Amino acid sequence: MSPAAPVPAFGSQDLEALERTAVAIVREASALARRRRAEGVRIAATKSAAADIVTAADREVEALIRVRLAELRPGDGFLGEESGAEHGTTGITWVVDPIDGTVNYAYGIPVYSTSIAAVAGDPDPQTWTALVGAVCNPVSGELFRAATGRGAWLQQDADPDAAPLRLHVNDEPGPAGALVATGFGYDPATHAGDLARVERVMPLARDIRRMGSAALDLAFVAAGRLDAYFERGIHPWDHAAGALLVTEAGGVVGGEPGGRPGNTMTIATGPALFDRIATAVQTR
Ligand code: LIP
Repeated sequence: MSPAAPVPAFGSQDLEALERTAVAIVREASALARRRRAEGVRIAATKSAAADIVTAADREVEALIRVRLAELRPGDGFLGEESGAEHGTTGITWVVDPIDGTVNYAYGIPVYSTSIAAVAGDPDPQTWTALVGAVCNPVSGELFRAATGRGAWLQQDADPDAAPLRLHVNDEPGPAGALVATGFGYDPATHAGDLARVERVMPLARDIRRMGSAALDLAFVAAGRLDAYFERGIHPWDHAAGALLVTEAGGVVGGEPGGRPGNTMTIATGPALFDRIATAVQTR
């Protein structure tokens, strides 16, 4: 794994403050997404392919997040799925997916999330240092959060009195094999390759899950609800927060052999399983 950019001098109080900001914004933003869902979804446009849709809510939620960040974190940079990148002056960049699982959102499948992470260094997953991350599914009321060196946690917003639960990845999967999640890109030309990868992973798996939100797939690996997740073709905003959840829960996140998670490949598992999954999904 290529060495991470040195973490600028962030003490635990700084990280705590960053984490509180991420949690407050992800909670408000995902609640707006849920309200708009109830009011009816409007498809605003398609992006890289006919299946790659953006809804009016994706844009509105990202705009809200930018307003809050400008208020609470003036000077920080921004990288968002819908509105692109803006360099900052503080060395911190917020990496945002307003609605991860947009197709689920449009179809009314309650498996979508808002994902927000703060990273140090350039907003490039190959070099950045993740500081804090938060992923919230407003329908289940589950909020997953992590800060570097401070663990990964699950808060049940549906029960504010419930103590946050510390998350741990699974170690070795049971004799039946690993429960593995994956996904398929929007470009049909990539599907045969993606399906061939699934075929190579099947001997290691008890079953496959295709849930439709990379951020939630990664949160579920961190929570031990999945043994592994892998996907080709996802973007920095899909994995920025989720990857930190997995590593802070004792897991391993990587990409192409020896590499970091990225568009070519993203893999997340417990330590015992990583190499076997990485070998199976390696591009042939
Ligand atoms: C989605 C990812 C999912 C992947 C989809 C898409 P979006 O992100 O969360 O894992 O399979 O192709 O990239 O577009 O809903 O933000």
